[in-house]
Amino acid sequence: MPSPQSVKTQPFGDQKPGTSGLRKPTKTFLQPNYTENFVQSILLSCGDALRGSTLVVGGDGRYFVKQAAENIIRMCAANGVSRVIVGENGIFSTPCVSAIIRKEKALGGIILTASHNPGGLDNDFGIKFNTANGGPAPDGVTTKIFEISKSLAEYKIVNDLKIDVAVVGKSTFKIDGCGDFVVEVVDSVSAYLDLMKGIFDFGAIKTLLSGDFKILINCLNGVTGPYATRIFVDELGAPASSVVNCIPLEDFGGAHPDPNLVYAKELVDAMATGAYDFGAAFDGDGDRNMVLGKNAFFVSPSDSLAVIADKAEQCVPYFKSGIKGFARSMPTAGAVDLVAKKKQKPIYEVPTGWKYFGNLMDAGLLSLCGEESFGTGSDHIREKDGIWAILAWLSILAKTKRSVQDLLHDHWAVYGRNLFTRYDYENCSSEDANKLFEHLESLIGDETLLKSEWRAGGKSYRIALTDNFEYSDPVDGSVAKKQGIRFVFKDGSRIVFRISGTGSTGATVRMYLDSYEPELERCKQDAAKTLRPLVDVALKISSLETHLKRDKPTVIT
Ligand code: VG1
Ligand code: CO
Repeated sequence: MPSPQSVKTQPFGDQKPGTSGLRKPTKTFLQPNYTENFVQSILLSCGDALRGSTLVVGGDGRYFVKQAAENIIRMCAANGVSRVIVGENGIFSTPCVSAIIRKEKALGGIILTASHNPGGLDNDFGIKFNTANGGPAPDGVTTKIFEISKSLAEYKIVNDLKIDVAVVGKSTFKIDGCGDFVVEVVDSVSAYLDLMKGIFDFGAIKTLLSGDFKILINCLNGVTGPYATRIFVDELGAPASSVVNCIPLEDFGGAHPDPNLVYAKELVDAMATGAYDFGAAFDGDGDRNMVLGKNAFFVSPSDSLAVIADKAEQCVPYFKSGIKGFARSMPTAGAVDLVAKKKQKPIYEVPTGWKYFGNLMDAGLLSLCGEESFGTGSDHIREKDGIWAILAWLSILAKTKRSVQDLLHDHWAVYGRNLFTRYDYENCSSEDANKLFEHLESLIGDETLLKSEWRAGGKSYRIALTDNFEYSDPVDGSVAKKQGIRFVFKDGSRIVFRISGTGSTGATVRMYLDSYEPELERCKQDAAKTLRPLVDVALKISSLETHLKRDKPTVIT
């Protein structure tokens, strides 16, 4: 009978989860005991509830996922878990893990991904823990995991447990001192497909796709490949050639699996030929999405959320019974706020990171939400959901029979447009980034700043408010402090600065800009050009380039 072993270990001290899980260079996770220590800390954070529980395990197919999944199962067996559900070859998208945790009433899930960070031996790996509601562990839980990791002296594992996640099926083991342990290796897509069928009118989308309407879905060699092929091709009848880069690769084919205009250039170029009516891409673990219309017409994530919010009740069966409320992360442009106002629904503004939406959804306050970082989702699960967002868009296109661009123009004609851009300065030294934020902190409430007029490109701005965003969760009262420095102007425009919590080395500084434009003709102009004066003001106020010793950002989205 296989029996658990205790392995002596030393704490690492750097296992503090960020915005969404622990992300580090793959080689860090490959160090002896590094992955095991973090997993043991997750399991211990569950306390007594772990014994006899069900956990879901899977990841985005990047290098080390399969091996890590098998080891995690061996550790679950040794720690008294009764049942593990794992995807075939260790593959599950992040939204799918969330769906299965909820469906199976599991205690939680361990997701092996560094999301949009590149993968492979010389890139990144990551581990996320999701709790029983299917959502990313809230701050209280991640703090506990980190605390446990700092003094961990041993981990438990059943080394001689024979597991092969390549073979679908159920195996039951008897573990010495722990009793029965069940491992279910399941098809990676089925549970997710069933959920989607219950949310959308697949018949309506199928009719759209069987006509002249052409789609192009680029999975960027990430986890969504099998999901997109099953759903868009097998179920909805799109030609097989509509889904490209659809085999999950351990290094994502050397690409950066982040669906934006920079990293999904292949999709942008293909869309620019005018051959397709609708294009989409996803990130490595399948929770992000980018939407493009014909001729590569770009839909910003903030606009995408607002359009879905406006049309969901009319076009998506799941929302027919009504929407409870809307939400966005703080740096996300306020387009959805205007929809909420018109529909007289509550709107919540939370810090960056999907974990902050979970309580609102669990309390029945929130149905639909999004982030500027290409994340859109609803209360069908507790993660943002790339494929869901595309099905929502196709549902809207099927029902309204408008083009993507027409839908956006219609939307701006009613609501005006929140122009948005984000400048990322990647891999800065932590010292430089800290100095910048010390400087920004010192500007909060500064009298001269508040009185000054800021001029650029023929425009003039006056500051109405400066603060470091703080969020009190209306459901459990927990407080998240220092979530981003905001400069809000009298005309409603905003500049926000944050340090990323998903980078694996150095510091990534993000600068976000949101500016409202009421006039349709100006809404149709190039957003980058219209926002230029505000960018200049942001750089002037912050002295960002001097502090970071950079003369341009790494990526603009
Ligand atoms: C980024 C995004 C944030 C998103 C997070 C996880 O965080 O800005 O909106 O929720 O990534 O996304 P940060 O701290 O780097 O700004 V993903 O696709 O990792 O699951
Ligand atoms: Co992701």
